Amino acid sequence: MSYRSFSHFLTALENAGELQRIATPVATELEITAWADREMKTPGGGKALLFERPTVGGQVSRYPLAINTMGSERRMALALGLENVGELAQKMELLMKAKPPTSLRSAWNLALQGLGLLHAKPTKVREAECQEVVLLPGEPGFETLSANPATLAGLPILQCWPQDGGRFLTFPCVHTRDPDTGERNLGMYRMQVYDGQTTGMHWQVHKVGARHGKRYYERGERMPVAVTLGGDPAYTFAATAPLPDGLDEILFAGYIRQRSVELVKCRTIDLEVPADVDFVLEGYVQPGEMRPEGPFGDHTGFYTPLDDYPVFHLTAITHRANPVYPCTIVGIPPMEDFYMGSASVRIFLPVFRMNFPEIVDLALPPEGVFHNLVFVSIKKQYPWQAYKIMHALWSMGQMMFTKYIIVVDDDCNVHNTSEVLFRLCANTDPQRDSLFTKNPTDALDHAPNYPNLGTHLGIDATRKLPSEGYHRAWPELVKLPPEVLAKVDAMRNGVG
Ligand SMILES: Cc1cc2nc3c(=O)[nH]c(=O)nc-3n(C[C@H](O)[C@H](O)[C@H](O)COP(=O)(O)O)c2cc1C
Ligand SMILES: [Mn+2]
Repeated sequence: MSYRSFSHFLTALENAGELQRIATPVATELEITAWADREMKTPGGGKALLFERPTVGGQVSRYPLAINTMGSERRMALALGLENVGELAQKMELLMKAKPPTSLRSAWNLALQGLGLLHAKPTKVREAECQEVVLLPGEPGFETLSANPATLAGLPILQCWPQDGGRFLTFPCVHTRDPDTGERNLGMYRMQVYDGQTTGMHWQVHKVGARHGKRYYERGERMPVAVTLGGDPAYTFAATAPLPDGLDEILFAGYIRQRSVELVKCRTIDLEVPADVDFVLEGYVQPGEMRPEGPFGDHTGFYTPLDDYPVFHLTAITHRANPVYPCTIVGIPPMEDFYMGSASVRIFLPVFRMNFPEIVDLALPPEGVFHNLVFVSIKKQYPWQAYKIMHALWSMGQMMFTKYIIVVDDDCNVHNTSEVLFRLCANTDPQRDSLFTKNPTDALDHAPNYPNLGTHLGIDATRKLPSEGYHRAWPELVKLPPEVLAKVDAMRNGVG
């Protein structure tokens, strides 16, 4: 299942009873945040919101705005054209079983080159909906061109939180290319609006966009960057998915939606973008140019302070005849991004398990905001296996950032935080069962003394084996036999 446009997806949400339209004008300055935050904090994630008349500085914008479109399990599944994200996880698992990969990297490659890849390879087109309207600089001195200038000023870009440094694009899909290999990357990095033609480009040091940027700086070449908004939500999801460097998110999106992505050449830069997106911001990043970015009310629930980041210069905007502006807000969890992150974990769990078969399940609880806390359950077979899994996770892509890893036995449901805390408290001797280590740290973590450098803690909350030095008899959990439970359940149902 694929969507022809962002609107097509919104119609599907509406038909599924998952979308609320708001016709009253609502301000992009804080008010949409206040509305969406309440919706996102409704148990289960509330509904997607389509603001038909968002206002910018008191003026109704030409473009409607949609938010919280992936902020529930059901909407996340619908975004991927599925009834349930488990279907895709299952497909990945079958793929892994059909031809076991020999390494993590080959597992990823296999996942992408498998059955679905018949549909995944992108094709090229000359005519594209995303270029129905083209706002070009026309002449040199683009900034001074007034006839039909490309400017961000018309877009309903949110000022999310009171102390934010300005307006931020919060759902931008940033397309770049490795200047050495030509490999494509699609990543989601927020963009702070400085003026109608310039923004920040917040790719953190660990991300692929930043690595591509570094190569352009070293070569002293101007870096073309295309930013897309909307289109099939598979692109937006793929931009956030933690694929390893070198694996093409456009292929991955084609695999998800079982239909190849049609690409069209940009008008002012040498990059290609999906033809069916709603908006394209074409532009470049100039090597060495940095500018303070922030503050920004971030995923962590705190404001990220000012820091220097590259600058994006706009050279053109193209868009559909009737585009919808997509966005999200981040802040104190749970927010929409929790459902996106959970879908990623679910889909890629088979890849983890192929390499570390003792892993049973894995959860990133919302309180941990992705990188602070991971619960993992394992089938323990030999001594200190919990430590092996900690090291495995700390070496696996963006899992490297995880501040706290708690390992439990396979009979503990990692999606139930209360169950995990019970095991943590009951099954550990704090000193014996803790492992402190050093590893790269999420750029957003404000707790360490220095950015990007922090310690990490793994706790082994599994039951201990004699071979691990535990020579007392490990006690049994207090439980009733299933037949007694079944009988009493039947009796209780019969009462009243
Ligand atoms: C709503 C949202 C906003 C994000 N903003 C940023 C950001 O500003 N900078 C950043 O480096 N990562 C950000 N991320 C995380 C990246 O999109 C994510 O790490 C992605 O896997 C990076 O892709 P890459 O490995 O191709 O660089 C954001 C994720 C979401 C869901
Ligand atoms: Mn990538």
